[in-house]
Amino acid sequence: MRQAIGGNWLQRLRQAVDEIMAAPASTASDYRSERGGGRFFSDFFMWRRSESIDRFARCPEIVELAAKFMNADEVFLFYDHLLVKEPGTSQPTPIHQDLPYWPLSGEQIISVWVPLDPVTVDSGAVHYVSGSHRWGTVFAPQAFSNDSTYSQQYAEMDLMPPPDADEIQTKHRSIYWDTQPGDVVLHHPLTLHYAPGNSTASVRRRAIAFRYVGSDARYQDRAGHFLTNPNLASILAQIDLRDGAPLRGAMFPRVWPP
Ligand SMILES: O=C(O)CCC(=O)C(=O)O
Repeated sequence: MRQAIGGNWLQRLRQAVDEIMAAPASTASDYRSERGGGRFFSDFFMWRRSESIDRFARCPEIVELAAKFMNADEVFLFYDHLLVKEPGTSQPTPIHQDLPYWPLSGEQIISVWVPLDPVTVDSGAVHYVSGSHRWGTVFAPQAFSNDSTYSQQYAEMDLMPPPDADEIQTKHRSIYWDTQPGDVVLHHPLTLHYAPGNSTASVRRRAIAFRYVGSDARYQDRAGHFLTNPNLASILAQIDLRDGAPLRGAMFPRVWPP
């Protein structure tokens, strides 16, 4: 969606991101790999610390889009996810679907990816494998970074092995968009997607993905989901939901209707 977000919001979000990066919380990660250089920084659930991110996550510009694309009468914030690739970051975002990382089931689940800088293929535009949400295939997640243990945690799960990026990129069409601040990209939780590093010399690639659910989404307490990562233990400890419960409560605020 082109120019869905106004300039004031973007300025506030950039400032919030710079504050978050200047003093990383325990929920933050640097995704490290052997392909050194640059920095691939991420953080989660920032709305709980940043008033700007909290307000933005509830603003009609973005929440109405989520409601419309999920065909939902009610919208709940699942979480926010910061993904910053600084200039000279060689590390790609591995090909993945989001749902296998999450303790969730349901149909009304969506991500709204909000870039805060101009994004091109050179600075790390996200590529989406066209139609992959309808393949009926759920792939095991792969770690974003070498020091993560995702693969081992998921080894026991009844999923297809992680997707083979070369094979998928050869056989299927991927699409991406150059985006300007104000544009947003929405994707389904089973869409395969990936991104190159940021090979530019000076263009930052700051983006926040806001994840929303509707009332049909359920908490599904399966082994090894992303909230069991040690850096998110403080978040998991605050979630008091039984398996099969709808996402509700202080950790998953209702953001629509206002
Ligand atoms: O920003 C990126 O590089 C990847 C984004 C992503 O994987 C997501 O929003 O689910």
